[in-house]
Amino acid sequence: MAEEVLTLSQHLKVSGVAQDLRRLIVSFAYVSLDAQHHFPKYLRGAAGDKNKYGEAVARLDEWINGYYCDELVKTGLVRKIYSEELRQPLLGSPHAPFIVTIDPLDGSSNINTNNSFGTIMGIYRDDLPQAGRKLVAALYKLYGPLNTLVYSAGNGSHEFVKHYDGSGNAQFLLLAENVKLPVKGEVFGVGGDPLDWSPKFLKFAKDLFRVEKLKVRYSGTFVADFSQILHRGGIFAYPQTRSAPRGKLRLTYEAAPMAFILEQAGGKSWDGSRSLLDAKALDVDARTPLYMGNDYLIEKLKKALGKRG
Ligand code: FDP
Repeated sequence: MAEEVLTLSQHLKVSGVAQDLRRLIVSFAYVSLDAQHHFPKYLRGAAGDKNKYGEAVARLDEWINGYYCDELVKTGLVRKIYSEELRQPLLGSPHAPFIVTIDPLDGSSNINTNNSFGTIMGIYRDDLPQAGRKLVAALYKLYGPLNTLVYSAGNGSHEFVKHYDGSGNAQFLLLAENVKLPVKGEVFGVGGDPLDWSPKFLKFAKDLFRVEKLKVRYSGTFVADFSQILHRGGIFAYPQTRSAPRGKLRLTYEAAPMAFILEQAGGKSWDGSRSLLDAKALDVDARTPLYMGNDYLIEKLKKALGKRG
C-alpha cells in the first residue's frame, strides 16, 4: 500500500499551529501555486518603473506583487502588508491578526534566463519595527525545476513539494520534516564584488576553499542559494563591502524571515554584530550585511573578522 504523505494543511494541524496562522500559511501556498500559472503572460517587456531602491521593475515583479497583496488581503487575516515592491505599507482589515512582510519576487535577474527565483513571506502578530525573533512564522516558495515551499512556525523547518492529486489539482505534500543542516558544510555562495571585499573577508573566503574544502555555488537568487545551504550545509554571504557597507539584501523582507527558517533548522545567522534575528531596523527598507550557514562556519567568520558578536 502506498505510504500516506501529509499535505501542508494536515501537517500544520498535527503540528498544533494556531488556526488563524494555519489559514494564512495555506492561503499563501495556494496563491503561490496559482501565481505560477500566470508567469508566461508577464515575461515580455519591463514595467518601465523604478522601485523605491532605484532598480528597474520587471513586469513579472509588478504583477506578482499585486497578485500576492490582493489575495492576502482577501483572506481577512492581514492587518498590514509591508512589501519590498511598495513605497507604503498596504492596509488590510483593521482587526485582522497578522502583519505580513513580503519579497514577492526574489531574484528578478533570473526571470529572463529561466533560472530559479522565489517569494519570501514573514508573519508577525505585532506591527513593525520588530526584531525577526518576534516572527510567528516564515515561509518561502522556490519556483524551480521542483516547486518547493518551506515553512517554520517556530516548530522546526519543514519542506513541501508541489504534486497533482488524482483530479489534477495542485497541492503541497511533505517532502522533509524538521530539515536540519548537515553537520559538515559543503557549499559556499557569495554575492557582491570580490574586488571590494575587506582583506579579512577575502582571506576567510580563501580558507573556505583551502581548509574547509567548500565548493562554490551562487545562483543570484537568495532563496535558491539559501536552499542549497539548507540541504547541503556551508555558508551563504552577501557581505558588507567598502562601497556598500550595509551590503545589498534587506533585513525585513529577506534576511529576517530566512534567518528564522535557518535557525529552526540548526543553522546560524549573523549581520556582522549579532544574529539577524536580533537586528531591528526602524527603516523597513534597511539593508544588512548577511551571513548564514553552519554554526562552526559562522564562528570561524567571526574570528576571521576579529569580532566576538
Ligand atoms: P534580485 O536583485 O535579482 O532580486 O535582493 C535581491 C537579490 O536578487 C537576491 O535574490 C540575490 O541574492 C541578490 O539580489 C543578487 O544580487 P547580485 O545581482 O548583486 O548578485
